[in-house]
Amino acid sequence: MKRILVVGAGGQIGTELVPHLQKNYGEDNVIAADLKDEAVQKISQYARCEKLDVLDFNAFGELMKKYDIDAIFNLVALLSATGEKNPELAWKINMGALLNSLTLAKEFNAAIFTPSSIGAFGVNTPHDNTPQDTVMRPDTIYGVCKVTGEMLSDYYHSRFGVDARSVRFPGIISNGALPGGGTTDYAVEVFYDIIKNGRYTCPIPENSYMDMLYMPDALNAVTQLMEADPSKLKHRNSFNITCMSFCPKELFAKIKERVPSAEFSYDVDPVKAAIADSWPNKMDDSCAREEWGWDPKWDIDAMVDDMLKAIAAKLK
Ligand code: AKB
Repeated sequence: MKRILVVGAGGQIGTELVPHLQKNYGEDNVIAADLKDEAVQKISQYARCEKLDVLDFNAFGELMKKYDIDAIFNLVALLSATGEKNPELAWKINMGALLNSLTLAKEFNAAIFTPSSIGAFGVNTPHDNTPQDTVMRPDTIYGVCKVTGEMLSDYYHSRFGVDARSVRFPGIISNGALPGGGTTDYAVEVFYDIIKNGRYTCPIPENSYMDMLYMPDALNAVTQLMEADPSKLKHRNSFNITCMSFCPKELFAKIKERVPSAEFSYDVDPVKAAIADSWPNKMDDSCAREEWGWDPKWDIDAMVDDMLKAIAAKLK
């Protein structure tokens, strides 16, 4: 990867992935693009930034040409909870961004990374030690897009030789930008509310387990997979990765150990609860470990310590 275009660069992942890529590949070699004014304002701090509607194929192609791009990071997505409010829009954006990215990757001989998600699984999937290759019948439009996206990316690889790779991200916990519209967002929101107000009301049932990942591990996963020797990859789209699995009750107990005055209550959102229930409790990520050396570093205790410190500093 020499010239990288990150589309959807102003979101939760992009906000931290762009500096991570700049550090590894050079500031001038990472082009951050987004559509919304607020996001464009945010990414304008970078050496190279562009306003781009990824659904505009010609404009996207012009950028590929202008910067001689050889790797696309496609982070454009409407997440699980927001997707349920407008399924047609979710399909249009999620699949439109992917199809344009894959088509241009083919045209420009570029590599492409598009995150998949635990959302690609559904109620009929084994919930514990969810295998790499198993039943994938998701119950959300977000999940339908993710499964379709995995298949389409593998198709572009086998049919056209496009170097498409992906991971199934669990909930990502981070302290840069807030996530928005996801089911796992509670695990980030709680830190802001506890530090700001001392209390948090959770929309997810207290015993609902989901896989989670701390952002530094997520960033390493992306670059490690994209740099992996292709001859070692038996899978491509997409790898299970995880490093912790907890339910709200367990996370809140960890926070309370450190902030004894913190108060927690529940006001369960039935849509989010059903989504959380349909997703794995804990995935088996052994294929990622074997095929490209996935080796996460952060556990729940280290993550909670770091999040409390980082959010307190941010809100000071
Ligand atoms: C969501 O909750 O929708 C996302 C995801 C797990 O893909 N964070």
